Amino acid sequence: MQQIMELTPEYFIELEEKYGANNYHPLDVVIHEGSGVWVTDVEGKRYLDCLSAYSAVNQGHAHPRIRQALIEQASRVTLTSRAFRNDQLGLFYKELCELTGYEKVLPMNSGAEAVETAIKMARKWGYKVKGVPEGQAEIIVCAGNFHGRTTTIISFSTEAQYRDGFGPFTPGFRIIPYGDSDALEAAITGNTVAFLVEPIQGEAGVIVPPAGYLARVAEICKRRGVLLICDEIQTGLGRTGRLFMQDYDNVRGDVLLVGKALSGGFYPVSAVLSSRDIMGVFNPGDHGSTFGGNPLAAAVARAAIRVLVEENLIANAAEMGAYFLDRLSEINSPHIHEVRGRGLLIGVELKPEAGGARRFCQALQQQGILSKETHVNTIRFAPPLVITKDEIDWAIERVRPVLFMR
Ligand code: IF1
Repeated sequence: MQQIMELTPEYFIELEEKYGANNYHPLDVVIHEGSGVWVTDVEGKRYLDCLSAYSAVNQGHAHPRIRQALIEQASRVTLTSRAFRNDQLGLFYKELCELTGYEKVLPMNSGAEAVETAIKMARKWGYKVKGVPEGQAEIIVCAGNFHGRTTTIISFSTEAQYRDGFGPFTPGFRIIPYGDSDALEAAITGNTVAFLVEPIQGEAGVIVPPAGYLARVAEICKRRGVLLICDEIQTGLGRTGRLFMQDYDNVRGDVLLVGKALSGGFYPVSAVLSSRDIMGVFNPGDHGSTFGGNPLAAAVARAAIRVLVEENLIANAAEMGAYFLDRLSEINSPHIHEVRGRGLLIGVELKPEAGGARRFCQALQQQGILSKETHVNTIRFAPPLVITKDEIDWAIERVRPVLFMR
C-alpha cells in the first residue's frame, strides 16, 4: 500500500471520479484522519468540521472510547444474525430504554430503514388496533421533509430532484405545510394512522418550527388517535442542546427514530423506539434485517451513548450552541438573511442575491472550515458536540471575512 501522505488530493479525487457513481458533489477535500472537531487531509491541512457527517459524529471524530468498544467487540464476534441471541443486544436495549424512557426498541442500520420500519409499524397498528380498513392507511408528512432515500420515503418528498426518475411511488401519504398545527388538524381522516415529522427540518435548511409546535401536534395526535412519529435521526442525541428536540416541548412521540450519532459515526446503527402496545403489532417473521441488532453495532452504540452522557455533551451543545449562534448573529454581513437553529444545529441563510451558499462553503474550506450548503442558500454549522469556546472563536474569526466577501 503506497504511503498515503505521498499521494496528492488529486490522486484520490481522480479515483472517485473515475470509479464512483456521480451521486454527490463533494468539496475537493480528501480527509485522512480526524479527532474531536478536527479533521486532517492527505496533505496534512487541518479543518474544523462543521458538518459532523450530518450529525453522526456528535461525540467527535474517531472517539477513542467508542473505538475501543468496537475493537474489543470485533475481536470477539461481530455478526450472529437474529436467528440466535448475543450478549450485547439486550444490554443495548436496556441502556437505550433507560436513557430515553421508551419501553421497546427495534434495531436497524440506516436511518431510512428506521423510517421504513416506523411506516410499516404505524400501518399495521392502524389495521390491527385502530381498525382502519386494510390498504387504506394514511400517513401525514410535511412539505420540505427529509427522511431518507428509499423509494417509499422519496414517494412523499416534496423535493423534485429526490423524486425525479424514481417512480412509480408508494401511495398512502398526505402532505401538509411544516409548522402549521391547524393544517394537521384539518388533514386527519378516519384512515390516518400517523404523523411523521422532523422536530427541526435539517435538509430543508435548519427550519425551526414555531414555539410549541411539537406540543400542539402531540395534543392533536393524542386526541384524534394518530401516532406521532418523531424523526430525531438528525436532531436527536444532544444535537439541539437537549437529549431530543422533542424534550423542549416536553413531548414524547409515540414513536421515536434515532440513528447517526447513535454509533458516534463508527457504524450504521439506527433504532425505532416505542411502547410495548405499539411495538406489539410485530410478530416473529414480520420484519427484520441481516445486520439489524448485531453485537458489534450494539457494543458500539452502548459506548456512544455512554460517551454522550458521561462527557456531558448535551449540556455542552446547549452552551456552545447558544454561544456560536450569538457570535454568528453578530456578523452583520449584507449577505445574511437569517441565522437560526437550536443547540449546535445552526443554519445561516443567505439572501438569494448572495449567489448561493456553495461558493461560501468553498471559501470557508480555504479558511480551514468544512461546512455544507443546504437548499442552495443556507450554510449549515453543526460541529461535533465536543466543541469548545476557543474553537468557536477560532471559527468565527475565519467565518467573518468569508461572509463579507463580494
Ligand atoms: C444524504 C441531512 C440529508 C435525516 C433524517 C432520516 C435520514 C436522514 C432527519 C436517513 C439522513 C442524511 C442523508 C444524506 C445527507 C443527510 C441529510 F439532512 F442530514 F443533511 F440528505 F437531508 N431522517 N440525512 O437527516 O438516514 O438513511 O441516511 O442513515 O442522503 O445525502 P440515513
